[in-house]
Amino acid sequence: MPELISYELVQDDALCVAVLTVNNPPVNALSHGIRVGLVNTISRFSEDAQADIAVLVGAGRTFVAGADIKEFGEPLQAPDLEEVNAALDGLQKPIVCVLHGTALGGGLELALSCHYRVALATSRVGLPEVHLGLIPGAGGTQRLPRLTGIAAAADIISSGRQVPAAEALELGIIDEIAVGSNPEVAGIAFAKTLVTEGRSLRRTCDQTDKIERDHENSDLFRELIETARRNAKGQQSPVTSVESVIAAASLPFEQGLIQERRIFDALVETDQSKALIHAFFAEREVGKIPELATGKARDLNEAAIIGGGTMGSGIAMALLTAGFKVRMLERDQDGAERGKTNVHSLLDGALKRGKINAEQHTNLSNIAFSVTTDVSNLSDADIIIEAAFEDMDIKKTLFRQLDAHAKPDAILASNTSFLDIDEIASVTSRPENVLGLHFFSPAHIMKLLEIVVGKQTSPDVVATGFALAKRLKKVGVRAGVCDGFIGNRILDNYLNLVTNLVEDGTSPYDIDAAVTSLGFPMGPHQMLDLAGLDIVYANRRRKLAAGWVGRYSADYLDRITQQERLGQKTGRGVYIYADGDRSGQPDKEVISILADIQAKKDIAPRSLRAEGIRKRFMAAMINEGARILEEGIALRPLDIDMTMIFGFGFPRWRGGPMKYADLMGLDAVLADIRRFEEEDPDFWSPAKLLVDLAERGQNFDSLNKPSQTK
Ligand code: 3H9
Repeated sequence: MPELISYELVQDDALCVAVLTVNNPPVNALSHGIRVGLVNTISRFSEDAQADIAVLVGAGRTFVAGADIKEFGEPLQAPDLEEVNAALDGLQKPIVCVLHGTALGGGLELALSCHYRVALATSRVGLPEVHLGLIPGAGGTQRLPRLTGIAAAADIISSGRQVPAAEALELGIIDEIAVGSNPEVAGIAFAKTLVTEGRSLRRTCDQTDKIERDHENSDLFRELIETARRNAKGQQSPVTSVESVIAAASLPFEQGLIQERRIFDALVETDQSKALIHAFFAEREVGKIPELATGKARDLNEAAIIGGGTMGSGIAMALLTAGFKVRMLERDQDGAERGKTNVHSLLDGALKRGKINAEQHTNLSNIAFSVTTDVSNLSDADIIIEAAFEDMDIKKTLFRQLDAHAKPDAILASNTSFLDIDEIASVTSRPENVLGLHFFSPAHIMKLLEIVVGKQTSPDVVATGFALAKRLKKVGVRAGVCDGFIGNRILDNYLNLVTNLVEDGTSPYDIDAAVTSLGFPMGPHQMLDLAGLDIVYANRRRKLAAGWVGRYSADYLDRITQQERLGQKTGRGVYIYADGDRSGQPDKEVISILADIQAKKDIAPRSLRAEGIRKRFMAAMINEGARILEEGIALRPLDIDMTMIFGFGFPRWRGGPMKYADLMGLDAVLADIRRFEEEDPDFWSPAKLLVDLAERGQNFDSLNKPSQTK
């Protein structure tokens, strides 16, 4: 095992360079041991009479990617990172830091405390603490503006974005982009140049030119805070990060550090930070599923899509830009032409936005993509994804044909959003090769991919589904078979809640306002208008035909849909959309439709306030999530959280419904549900798992067991 921080003297002509290397794979996080090691080796270099200059590098694929996030929430063990940085500031001999990979958070703060910074051309730097609900806590908000000025530092820190090396050079964050790919060699070469040119030690904390320029620019400060507030959409730390950056222009360095640390310490304790840290780890954990222990992903090169509508074209687009050859099957020539036009217009859009260049556009449109009306032309495909109409008979017919024509080891996937994958698989002679791949619209943009595992789906096929998600840069979530899987089942449940509340007297517009005030990008009725009221109408018809269970309260949506008011696409749905306006205005006619229904059904309208709506909306999600866990449809609570964050606009800074429940306390959630049960026992009854956990004093997180596979 290499030492956590190794110290080696390299003699280069007359120059003796001390090379300090951080060894903490995979990302050199600044755990307690690393901080101790850094303080010791910095001190060793300081006292080493032989060493003229030091170079600090990271071993492996990256320089330091930040503080060790796993340590947050635990009591801090000295030294903290600012003590390490202070030791660097205190050096009387120069130290050069070499950045490669991603120098992030505490990693960049460490680099900012060195006297010079060199970066390999492919490296990126950033202070992404806001993505964890924090601000930089080891001098980042005080040192970065000293190099870049207040405005650029506020932008970088409040967005948490990664800055490419070339931009970092332009902004003054680094001094040079090194040639070559070896950090140590680059560092020694730069050290030699420094000494040759007689450049002396230069501390970031002493640089004041760029912040003095903005010293009393209150207009700029106001504008920066306003921009951060607008972009943060309810999240706290991007705004406080800007306040901390601004303090760099008015406070002496030491006091700025104290203020930064005060803000950091307060943020670590917030629910927002706990939720975001949960989301960070859950996003990495969600792909670790039992099937990966035995399953081996198959090679996929050629793909086929059945159906050239919005969904099929979006999936084709996602596959094309990930390097697949894609053939699209449509029923007839007209359908094929439509599908081709749809995909070509997505490719045109990508070209216009600079996502692909002209050469890629030509290749993808004319070589990689083709259409056919003959199912036997799909026999070369390694994977076939069906995105046809949501009807079991149609799907069964298609899968019978696929079974006859697809090559023996081809994966046959359905993009169904509700239907039974086992029933679809049952018409084939190879149910082990069948699974659900449920994309979310628009499929080339939305990050979620539900990977629906049937009773007979083989581990290899599941592993291939997860490898595909990764290749498409999507978050794959494993789901079992049930009506709606994880996401649409929860959606269906809260839509039932919402229609009940509306029918009982709460305005649909008040419901949307309450839901967006939680941090969702849109309310349920805005979402229905966007998706098209006809889509959900068809789903309700399907369920009515199969025997609707419980109260039916969507008559107002039926009436609106039957008037051909289908949402944004027809300029009118639950809202009215003026030409080109996508935000929509409330519609008096909807209110009169509701009054009419209430009169006919003899309902005395009762309107809920925003807080009442918010509580019921969240409780419905949590309760259905608990049932989904009980039934084993989701492996862990974190799978539900990732589904709702990446597919349904659940605010990441609230962590997903199950984390939200944990933060609220399961006792409190249960008490709410029991209260709601008294007023509406048809809709509400607490899930057994929720009751059991609350009685045992446990939370959902206790079920997020460490993964069985890595
Ligand atoms: C901070 O620095 C605060 C300071 O201002 C002040 C303190 C006082 N800690 O993502 P990957 C794990 S806050 C612990 O799959 P990639 C990760 O969980 C921090 N663990 O690789 C995974 O584990 P596993 C600011 C970490 O190549 C493994 O490493 N920094 C940390 O796709 C591989 O990660 C950040 O927020 C960490 N800091 O992406 C950066 N980072 O294999 C957070 C990673 O068991 N990290 N792990 O699942 C990232 O953004 C990405 O990991 C990175 C690499 C871009 C670095």
